[in-house]
Amino acid sequence: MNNHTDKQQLNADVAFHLDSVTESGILKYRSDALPTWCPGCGYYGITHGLTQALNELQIENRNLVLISGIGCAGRYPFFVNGYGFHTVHGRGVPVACGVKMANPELTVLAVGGDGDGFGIGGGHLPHGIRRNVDITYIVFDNSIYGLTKGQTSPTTPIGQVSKTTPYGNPDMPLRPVVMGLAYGASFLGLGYAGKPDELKGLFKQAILHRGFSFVVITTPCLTFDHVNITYDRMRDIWEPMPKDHDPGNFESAMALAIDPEYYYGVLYQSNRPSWDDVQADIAVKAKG
Ligand SMILES: Cc1ncc(C[n+]2csc(CCOP(=O)(O)OP(=O)(O)O)c2C)c(N)n1
Ligand code: SF4
Ligand SMILES: [Mg+2]
Repeated sequence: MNNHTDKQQLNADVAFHLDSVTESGILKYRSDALPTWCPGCGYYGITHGLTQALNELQIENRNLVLISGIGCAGRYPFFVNGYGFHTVHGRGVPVACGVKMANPELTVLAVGGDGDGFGIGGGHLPHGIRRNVDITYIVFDNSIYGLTKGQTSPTTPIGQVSKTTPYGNPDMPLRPVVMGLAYGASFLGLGYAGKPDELKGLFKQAILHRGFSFVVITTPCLTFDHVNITYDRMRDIWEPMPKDHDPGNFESAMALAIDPEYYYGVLYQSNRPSWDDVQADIAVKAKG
């Protein structure tokens, strides 16, 4: 094929792709603001997975609320056609819980980064999880502070060089998945930004789960991390949850959570009563 034919083919492929995206209906979940993320950021893959999930669940825009903390991930509500609230670090979780408590009819999602949710605002996660309010909390975990240009975060591996640790990170990273299980998460999902179609299924399950769904997405920050979560490295080490894993088995979920391998899928799910269910019981008791 010569250059001219190549270009014609490319244009035809792009036109076909644009048509199929438009016809799918996912664009109704995108706002007029174009994402300001770096080209190639893993957050585009997460966006694609989430918009597909919202579309397949037919969530009405007027019933959709996205609440974020601060960071590159924290900018997400600007790019979504729904209600949104850009809070401060870590407060995505308590504000989202409050919104859901006030109006249980809404589909409420909290989003944020690893620094936002596990470091600077990390005090809120245990309480959201233990109360089991019916929201979905999605952490975009790139193991780095992206927005502020590449400092070490709570999930940066030991030894990794960054702007703030030029001789290598001396601190043990924390383990969000182990923490989530220990706090009592009733749904724990793991995903990878490079697999948007798998993310779609995971987000659908998380949103449909009645209770606090904690979803940790490993995602490349290709601007500030060239060694840890890179597309090349993740391609080889990421694999589906083992076929014999039972998400209802806490011990088996914990065993996988401490395994250094990367898995995607539903790690754990229980049907313990959500905050709403508990409140309904209390209301009955209070009325005698
Ligand atoms: C109390 C406070 N300290 C520091 C900052 C500066 N700050 C803004 S975003 C950010 C890091 C965000 O990293 P992360 O949550 O991992 O999100 P990412 O940018 O990687 O998506 C920091 C330190 C701030 N906004 N508020
Ligand atoms: S700095 Fe990193 S996390 Fe932020 S938009 Fe760019 S690639 Fe994404
Ligand atoms: Mg980050």
